[in-house]
Amino acid sequence: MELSQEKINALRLLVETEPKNIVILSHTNPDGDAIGSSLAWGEALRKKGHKVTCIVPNKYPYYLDWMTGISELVIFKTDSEGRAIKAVAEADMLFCLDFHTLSRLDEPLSRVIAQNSSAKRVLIDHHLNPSESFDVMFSLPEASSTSYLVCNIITALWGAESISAAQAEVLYVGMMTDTGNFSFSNLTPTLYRTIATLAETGINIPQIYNNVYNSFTEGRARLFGYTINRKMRFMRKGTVAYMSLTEEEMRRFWFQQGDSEGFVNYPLTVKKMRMSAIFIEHKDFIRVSLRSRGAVDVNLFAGRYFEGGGHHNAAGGKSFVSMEETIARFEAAVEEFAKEGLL
Ligand SMILES: [Mn+2]
Repeated sequence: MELSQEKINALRLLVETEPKNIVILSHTNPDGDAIGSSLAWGEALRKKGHKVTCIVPNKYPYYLDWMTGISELVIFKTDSEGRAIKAVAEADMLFCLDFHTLSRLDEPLSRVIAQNSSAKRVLIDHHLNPSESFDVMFSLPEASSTSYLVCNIITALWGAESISAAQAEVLYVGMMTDTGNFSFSNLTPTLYRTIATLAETGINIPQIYNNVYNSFTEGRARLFGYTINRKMRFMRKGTVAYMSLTEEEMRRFWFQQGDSEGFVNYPLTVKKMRMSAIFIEHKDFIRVSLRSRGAVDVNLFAGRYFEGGGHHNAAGGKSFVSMEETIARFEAAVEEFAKEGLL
């Protein structure tokens, strides 16, 4: 991963001037990478004298509660004081982190953002196919996380020594969670060098791991068992798997946001598995999450059949029909995909 010097210079011009009002936005259902990159970048900008507001559309999972600075995040959905609307209206600069299209932010947040047309817009992201124009764009799909990108951008601008232990900790969370604790693709030598510089700040890596991965509720453990045992279906000689959860099933296990995080990865522990999906019922739609191994392109699959996208081996989308129909559509899509030799 190589950051273009030209873009770093353009970014420097924007952030090394007089103090500005800055808003950092990340995606709906914010994960460790969305939160980690936002908090670390926000802190870096505050050190330069800027006034920074980090906004996420809805609440993050409870197992990220412990992250330094997370209580300062404005959660748009429950922001009764209108802090987000005010911050966006006053913003001289908007940073979009860990997502690339403002439509991923649901109404009315996307409308609020559209109203501020004068703010400079900067993208820092690692998803495929950015669809909007930004004044400066760091769009690097080969980066394993946005936190990794932010870490490299801070280093390019102000040196690795400018990264505090608190920043290193939240960046590590993003890098760890987006790579499945460093087990997916894009694990480059430079990634490990970057981790080494974070480790030098004295962060406690086993403790970070415990805080994130060993902090679930009993309900989550039982929901996981139920999902794998009762809801996992195999197709195509055990090379494709899918699972589904209705709202009623989730209520039965005292579901909290984030509890189904990672379930979709589990079928890939079966040796022949090439693709895995989970369908999670929400109020107005079904969220589709997809994972794959090797050449199977779930970014393409999500775009074609579920109005979504993401990365080559990890993507997501939405379905606006019933669970039954969603499953039927998925099965048909898998057969079509296979017929084209894509599976
Ligand atoms: Mn990410």
